[in-house]
Amino acid sequence: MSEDRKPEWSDPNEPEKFSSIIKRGLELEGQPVTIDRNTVYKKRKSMEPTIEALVDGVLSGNRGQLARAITLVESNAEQHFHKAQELLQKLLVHSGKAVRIGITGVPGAGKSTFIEAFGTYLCDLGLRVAVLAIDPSSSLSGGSILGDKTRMEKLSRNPRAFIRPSPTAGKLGGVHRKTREAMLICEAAGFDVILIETVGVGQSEVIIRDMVDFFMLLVLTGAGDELQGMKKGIMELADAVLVHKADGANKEKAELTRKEYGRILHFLQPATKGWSSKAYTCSSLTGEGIREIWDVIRDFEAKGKSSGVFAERRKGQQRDWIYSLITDQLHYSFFHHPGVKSKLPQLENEVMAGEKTAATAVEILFKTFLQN
Ligand SMILES: Nc1nc2c(ncn2[C@@H]2O[C@H](COP(=O)(O)OP(=O)(O)OP(=O)(O)O)[C@@H](O)[C@H]2O)c(=O)[nH]1
Ligand SMILES: [Mg+2]
Repeated sequence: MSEDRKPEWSDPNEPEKFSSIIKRGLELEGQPVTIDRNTVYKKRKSMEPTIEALVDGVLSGNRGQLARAITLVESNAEQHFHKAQELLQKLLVHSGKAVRIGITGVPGAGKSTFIEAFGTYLCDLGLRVAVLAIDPSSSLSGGSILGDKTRMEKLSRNPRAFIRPSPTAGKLGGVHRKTREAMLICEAAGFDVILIETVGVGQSEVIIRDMVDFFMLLVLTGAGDELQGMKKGIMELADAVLVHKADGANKEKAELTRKEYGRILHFLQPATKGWSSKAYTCSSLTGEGIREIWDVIRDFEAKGKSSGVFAERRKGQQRDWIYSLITDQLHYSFFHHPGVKSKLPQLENEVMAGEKTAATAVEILFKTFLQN
């Protein structure tokens, strides 16, 4: 390719592929090229993939179509919502075959580094791995997407892996709806393992627990304070606690910490019926303990499948899913109701000025909402 014909941009993953190259504008015999806005608009519209194309693409494991399908369910544009649901409806029967694993821990616990090591190990076993993230702070901080891309550099280049950064919340439901739907699409695309990362601060770990089969908590040594400060609640959700960064000078301490967590887990309600959650040590730098945790998950899956607990949990999660969608939908319909929208600012002012109680204002709004 001569210098003046070089593309301005090309997809680093598929540099040779024509469709991933943005070419310089054509100059026809020195004539300036005029662009008819209507033509461009029509062209763009017709370039939007059809549902059938997306379904076929996802089912055949086409990464471009997979990414497009996820973009569609993540879209905050209203016209995409129904199209996305139609797509999901078609893919639903093909989903459900992966092992769904949730990974949480405080910032800096090493979740992304662990996923890089663990995901690479799984790919080497011949499995296909999809990584999704829920970042509760992403709408505020702009997310840790860049950081994660560099931390999962090796995995992101692995042809068996697919990494999708955190979606941002929008009016048609929060990040959890989008993450769950992205997970279903990845399953339809044939991924064997889904890893979902979230920072363990607040609600997101509860949301993830409700989407996954196996949930693990990454902790660090120096547990004394951490153990006391840690909410018992989050430990009760965990099927395994991993004392991470068990390497170098930290190895012995990690073993002590593991024992301490083990003792606590022993006294807690099991997170999964019939399974006793234990603590393990692991290092993503040396790879020690990575295999063991996969063995634990395989054991968990085998036991849960033969006892029926695995299927029972998934059924329950599907049922709960209806309720979280109802909440999303109600929220959306209410705040987009024209009557509510027009009355809300005035009522808000009156409540702030102490002229009306909040309950009265809400009553007025609901009357308006329910009238038509
Ligand atoms: N010694 C050692 N350091 C590690 C290990 N895993 C991660 N680290 C380091 O810990 C730091 C944080 O790792 P991340 O993977 O970004 O942690 P995270 O939990 O994903 O952090 P957030 O995404 O910000 O919540 C990095 O500097 C890593 O190099 C490990 O196994 N051993
Ligand atoms: Mg991270």
